[in-house]
Amino acid sequence: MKKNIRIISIFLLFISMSIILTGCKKKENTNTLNVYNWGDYIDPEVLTDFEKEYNIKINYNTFATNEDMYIAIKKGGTPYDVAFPSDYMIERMIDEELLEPLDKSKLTNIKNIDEKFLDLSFDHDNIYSMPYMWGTVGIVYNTLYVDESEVSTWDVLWDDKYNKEILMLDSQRDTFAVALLKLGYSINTRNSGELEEAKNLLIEQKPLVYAYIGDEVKDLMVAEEAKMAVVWSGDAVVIADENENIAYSIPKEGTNLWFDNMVIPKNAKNKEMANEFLNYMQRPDIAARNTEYIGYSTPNFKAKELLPEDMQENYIMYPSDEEILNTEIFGDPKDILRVYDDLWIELKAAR
Ligand code: N2P
Repeated sequence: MKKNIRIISIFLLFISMSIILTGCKKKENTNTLNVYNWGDYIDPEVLTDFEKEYNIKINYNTFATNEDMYIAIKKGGTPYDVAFPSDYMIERMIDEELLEPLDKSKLTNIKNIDEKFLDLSFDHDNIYSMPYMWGTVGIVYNTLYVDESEVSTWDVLWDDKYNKEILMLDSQRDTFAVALLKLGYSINTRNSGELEEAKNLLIEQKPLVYAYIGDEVKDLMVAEEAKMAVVWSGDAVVIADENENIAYSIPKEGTNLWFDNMVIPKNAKNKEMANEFLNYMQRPDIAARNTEYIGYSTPNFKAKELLPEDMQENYIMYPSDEEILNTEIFGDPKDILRVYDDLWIELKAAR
């Protein structure tokens, strides 16, 4: 009898332990939101406020390029609930069925987005992506050393008087785009001969390049360690804010107009909260705080109205329609992806 009671109590203990354990596990899944964003791309207090408001813990990680983000999501090591890819990468992730359709019933703040940022080529009807920020690619330069007329063309990046004074973006699409524009080709060319030419041009430029970098460009340009840099417009805003000698130019050959949107990967564990997060990020007060903090341009017209006047009128953040007439949106290179990767590796390895 005693033995039976012992067996029964061990059995009950086992059952209750497993209930507790599965309970904990479930709680862990629904009480954490895994967010994957670019470096320097959010006001950190916006995250802590979301944690408080929604009683959830955010596990926040950053990446430096679309390509890094794509590999991480594709491998699926960390099941991210929210990520922030750009246009062409969203197109690829949709094609490869890596994204979850958004729950539009939760995304009421989409009404605050200017319609020119909705229904774009990479995601018609915004089935998979909610706009976050947008911008251009251009040259940020120090007016003490570089004349405005020089930066009216991408050619300046090949001027050998700027030996080791030029910073380039450590991002394959952006860097190839600059060379393609200088050559007069489309930044979406599918012609491998044109891409090869662009690579040769970039190899020729390499001795003038101080470094291929990402977020560090801001410190280097503010400290006047380089005379010019190819940047995403928001970084130029931050640099110009901290150094009065800094200006920004979109060269006459045109440029890339880019859009970073928020998406929910298919293997996300907390899709409900992910949708809440996307919506929260486009609440006008929250979108304005992020914009003010990071210096990038918000597609949220309600948020824009809340920005300090000098930001609303900033020529780098909000170029006129005319200034962005000569721009192209990146499409996914699809079948020539390998060509891009190989040429990029060749360029980085060249001396
Ligand atoms: C922020 C990076 C901005 C991404 N550090 C531009 N697409």
